[in-house]
Amino acid sequence: MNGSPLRVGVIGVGLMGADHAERLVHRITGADLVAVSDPDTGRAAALAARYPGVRAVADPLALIADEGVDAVLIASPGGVHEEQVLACVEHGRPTLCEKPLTMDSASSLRVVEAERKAGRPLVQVGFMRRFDPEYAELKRLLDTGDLGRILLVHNVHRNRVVPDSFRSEMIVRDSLVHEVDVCRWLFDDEIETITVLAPKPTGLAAEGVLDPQVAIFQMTGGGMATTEVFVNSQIGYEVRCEAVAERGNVTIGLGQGVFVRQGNRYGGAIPDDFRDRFGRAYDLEVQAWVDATRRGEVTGPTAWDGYAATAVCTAGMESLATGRAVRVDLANRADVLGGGRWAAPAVLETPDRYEGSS
Ligand code: ISE
Repeated sequence: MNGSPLRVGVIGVGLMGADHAERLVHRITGADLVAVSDPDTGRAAALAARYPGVRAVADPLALIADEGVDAVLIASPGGVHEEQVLACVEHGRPTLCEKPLTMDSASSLRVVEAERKAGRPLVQVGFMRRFDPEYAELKRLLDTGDLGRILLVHNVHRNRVVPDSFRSEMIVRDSLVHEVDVCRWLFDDEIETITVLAPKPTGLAAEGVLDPQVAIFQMTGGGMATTEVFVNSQIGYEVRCEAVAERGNVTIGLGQGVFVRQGNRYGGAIPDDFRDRFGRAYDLEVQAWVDATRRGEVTGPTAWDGYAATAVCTAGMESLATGRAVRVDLANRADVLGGGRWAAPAVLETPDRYEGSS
C-alpha cells in the first residue's frame, strides 16, 4: 500500500455528497479530502471553507483531470454520472459512484465497456447495503449453506417522505435499485423478469405519483423476491429484509436497538433517513474503497453490478407503465467482460475499522 493518503475529490455536495465529505474528513483513515465540485458553486465554496486545504473547483471534469486528485467520489445526480464516470475512467481515476450508475441500461453498459477497454477495474458503485453489518451477516449465514438453498426474499423499503419532484419512475430507479442489488447479491444470481405493481396510492404522495409500489423479481435460477417500496410512509426510514431458505429464515432491519419502557409505553426510535440507518455502512463502504484504492485494487459492487441493476430498473419502469412482467435485457457477461479477473466475482471486504480523527 502506498504510504501517502489518497487525495479524494467529491463531485456533488448535496445531501449525500456533503455527508461523504464529512466522513472523509473525520472518520475515514488514509484519505484526504482535497477538492469538491457542485453546480451550485456557492454551496461548494461554503463546504470547502469548512475544511482546511479543500478547494472548490467549478467544473467537475476539471476536478477529475486535476493531477492533485487521486480518486473521485461521485455523488452528483444520476443524469450526469455517465459523463463523469467515463471521464474518471479516461483519466485512470478510481471512482466510487453513488447509485444509480447511470439512468439507463445502454449508458451503464457504455461505462462497463469503457472500463474494460481501459484495462483495469476502476469503478465501485455505491450499493452500501452490502457493507451494512446486518446485511453482511445475513449474506454470511446464507453462504455457510447451513440453512440450505435460498428460496425467497422479502424486502420492505420505506422513506418517511420525499419531495414532490420524486416521481413514480424514481421510486424504481433511485429507491428499488437498492433491493435489486441486494437480491442479485444474496441469490448470487441475475434477475430474469421484474413486475412492478401499485395499489391505489397514498393520499399523501404528490399528484400522479404511484406510491407505494410492489416489485416481484424472478431470479434466473428460480428464486423469487418481493419488495415493497413506500417513499411517503410518514413514519421514518425502515428497511427490512427477510431471506427464506430451505431450513430456516433470517430477518434483518428490525431496528431493535435501544428499547425503552417508560410510563405505560415501550419502544425504540425509527431512524429519520438513510444517513442515520446506514451511517455505519457508508463509513465501511468508503473505508473499503479508500483501502482498496491505495492497494491499487477495486472492491465491492462493480461497474457490472451497477449496469445489471440499471438494466433491471429499466425493465422495472416499463413494467410499472404496462402492469406486465418484463424480461430484463442483460448483455452476456462473458461477451462483455471476457475471462480472467474481469469474470471473477467481486471480492467484498468489510473493514471493521474507521477511526475517528475528531
Ligand atoms: C435515496 O437516493 C437512497 O439511496 C436511499 O437509500 C433510498 O432509501 C431513497 O429512497 C433514495 O431516494
